[in-house]
Amino acid sequence: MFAEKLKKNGYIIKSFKDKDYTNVIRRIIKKHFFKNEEYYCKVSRDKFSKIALKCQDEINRSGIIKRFHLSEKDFLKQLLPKDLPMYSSSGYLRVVRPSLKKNNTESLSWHRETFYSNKKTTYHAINVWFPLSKVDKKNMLKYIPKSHLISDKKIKRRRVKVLNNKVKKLSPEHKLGFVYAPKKILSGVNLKKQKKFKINNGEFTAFSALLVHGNGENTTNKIRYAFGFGIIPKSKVTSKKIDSKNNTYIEF
Ligand SMILES: O=C(O)CCC(=O)C(=O)O
Ligand SMILES: [Fe+2]
Repeated sequence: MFAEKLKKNGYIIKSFKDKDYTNVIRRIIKKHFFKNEEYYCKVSRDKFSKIALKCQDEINRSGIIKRFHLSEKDFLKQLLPKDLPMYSSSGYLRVVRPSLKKNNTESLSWHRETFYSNKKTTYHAINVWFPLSKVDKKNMLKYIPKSHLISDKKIKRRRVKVLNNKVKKLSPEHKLGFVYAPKKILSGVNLKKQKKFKINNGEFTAFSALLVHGNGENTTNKIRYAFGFGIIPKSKVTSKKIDSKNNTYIEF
């Protein structure tokens, strides 16, 4: 049933079986972000990213992806009935500060994963994403319903010039999942059809890497924390290397 749902809708929302799962990560976040909210909103992006990267590293070292695998064994069997899950060796702390001024967002713009990876495996990737702070309609990740069914050739995109805050390759921002050569969708997707994911705390979404998503601008006055990583069906993995950041595919 989960496999069919993913195919049809492009995403699934489910609660974690391991009820302590997100608390483990929240505790690590609290450890790194122990000052008041205002402080982190005011520091430079560079400084903020360095703090967030340290936090992301500790979350990854804590074995959070393996814990997901153990928590969601039954789910994964239903999701990949004839296959086995492999995972990106580390995940991303998806942290977005409030965008107080217009066009000052630190969120990822609309994309599907093939915009930033030309590997064949990417077409089969499933993204796992879940909130770690209060999420509502003002800071939620968005998606375009059924956009996973649009052929990649039909989506015309172009690289855009970034004037301020350009993300450099292998910088802390890049390691946090931001892109150094952002692209903009020109045609092929009706962005007006956008919807917000409705995911409560203690739940996650597993969505097709082809589902157009992003634009999770944060217009609240609090930092939005989420976490995400990729799953690839083992039969689709042709090379263990994922990206320039030394990520590989692993299995448990
Ligand atoms: O959290 C976000 O704003 C972006 C997430 C994303 O692009 C992903 O998980 O693939
Ligand atoms: Fe993404």
